[in-house]
Amino acid sequence: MGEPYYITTAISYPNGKPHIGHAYEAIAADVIARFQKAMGRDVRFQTGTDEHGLKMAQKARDLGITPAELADEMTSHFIAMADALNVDYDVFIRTTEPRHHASTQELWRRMEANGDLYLDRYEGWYSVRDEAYYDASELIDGEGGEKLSPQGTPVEWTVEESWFFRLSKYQEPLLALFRENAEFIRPESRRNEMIAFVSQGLRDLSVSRTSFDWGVKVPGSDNHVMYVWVDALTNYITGLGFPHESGDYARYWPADLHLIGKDIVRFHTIYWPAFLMSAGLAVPKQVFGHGFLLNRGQKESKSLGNVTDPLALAERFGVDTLRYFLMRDVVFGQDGSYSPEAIVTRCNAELANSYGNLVQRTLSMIFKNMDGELVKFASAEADDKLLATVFEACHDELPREFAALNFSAGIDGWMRAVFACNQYVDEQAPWALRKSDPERMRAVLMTLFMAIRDLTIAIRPVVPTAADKVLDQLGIPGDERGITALAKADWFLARVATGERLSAPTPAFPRLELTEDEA
Ligand code: ME8
Repeated sequence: MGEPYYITTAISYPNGKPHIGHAYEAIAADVIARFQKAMGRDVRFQTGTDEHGLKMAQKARDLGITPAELADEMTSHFIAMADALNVDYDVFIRTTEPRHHASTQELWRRMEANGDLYLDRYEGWYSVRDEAYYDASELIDGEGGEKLSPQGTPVEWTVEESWFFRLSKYQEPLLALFRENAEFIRPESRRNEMIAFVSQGLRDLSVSRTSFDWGVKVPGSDNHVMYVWVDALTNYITGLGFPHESGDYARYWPADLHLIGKDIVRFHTIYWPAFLMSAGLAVPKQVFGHGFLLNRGQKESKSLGNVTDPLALAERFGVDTLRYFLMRDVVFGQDGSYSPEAIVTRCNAELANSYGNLVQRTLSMIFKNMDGELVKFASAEADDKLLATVFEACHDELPREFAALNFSAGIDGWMRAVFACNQYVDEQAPWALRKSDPERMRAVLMTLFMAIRDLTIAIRPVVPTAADKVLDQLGIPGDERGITALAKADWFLARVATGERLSAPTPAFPRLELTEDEA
């Protein structure tokens, strides 16, 4: 078994159906998980839903149902979304599960035993939508002069008895963590924001509520439920069996990566490590705050009427196409925009016309001109050069960029290798060699066969279904589809030796056409 690699997404609020932002995060995490598996790592991938808190309680009240009913219904949509988008998680956690209550209460007891929790009164500006208190100095003025949180959500003045966590005590330890581990918060812009925020000084954090009861009960203080973020963040260790510190927890904690959106970086890089330090547990290795996805440059909202159902998008353009577009078009860490034109233009140019066409015409020629037979060949200089270029892109460049979460750069390197193959086809013109020099034609087609295998394995984490379809057509065994298999010597001779012929190929990526109302 390889080295462990533990990746998590944020757990989503199931107070409505999943939106494109949820789909984006789930897809990115799945690409990372599949990539790390392809690199030989023993991957654990967790996602789930954040079912407690005032936001859930209020939404359920508005709908005239219980919060549990709301959570059950909406969580089923999140699970369906993951399945539909080919998001291959290992654990889907729901914070209403009894094991999660037990785990969170144990974390609480440890923080209390360390002297970090005390009872006091809380007065402050609370945003239900963000489930967060804000300092008066952080508030902004709304259009009608009303107070808004820095995220632009309404805030209310709230007074209640509350447990407090001694966050102020962790200012120095957090700054030391950020200083000593430059990779702890990424991208760099988020890291700078958090350093600036902590440097200003940290106030103790209100971590319980008495005004409602939809949450995890505070041990020994039955009229309090924990602040939803205490319980939400703890999901990452509950899923590993905490408080049992053997087994999965021992193997996978600390997490290699918490993948989250830019709006919740503060919770993950300040509160969460402080809770963990307080409880005497290890902090995660990295938190990455990805950007927001905008619809033609605008935030989606019900009032603008531009909310897109990610499943409708996947159905319309194809799951692999949507996955490719999101990882290729958006610079990871920055905001991105999508539209039908952008998806169609990008995917037709790169997946259908460049990669798809390369595969289709090569396999058709092998099928028609060589009866689908694979043969040993003596390579010419141009063949070796092409294979070296492709190998460099697939074995070195793309994995190096993906490991650093630079997906669009990694795919860019891959695309250049696809272009090199297409240029090679045009220069070698295998169709013209059929009569004049059949041996050379075979060498050219076999070179392309080898190149396509490498290209397909490299891009497989992004477009798993289409890649497997191509690798099936090539006759590459299921256990030889990892990036680690690229460097395997003599794989081609072993493939030739099977004597298995290629069938007539079917296209991996058909061309997409925009409909009139999409244009
Ligand atoms: O924040 N584009 O849940 P959530 C990209 N329950 N990502 C987006 C986005 C957009 N337009 N909108 C939201 C929560 N996200 C908490 C998390 S974790 C212990 C608790 C991202 O359903 C958002 O940044 O509001 C977050 O990472 C995830 O979607 C879930 O958001």
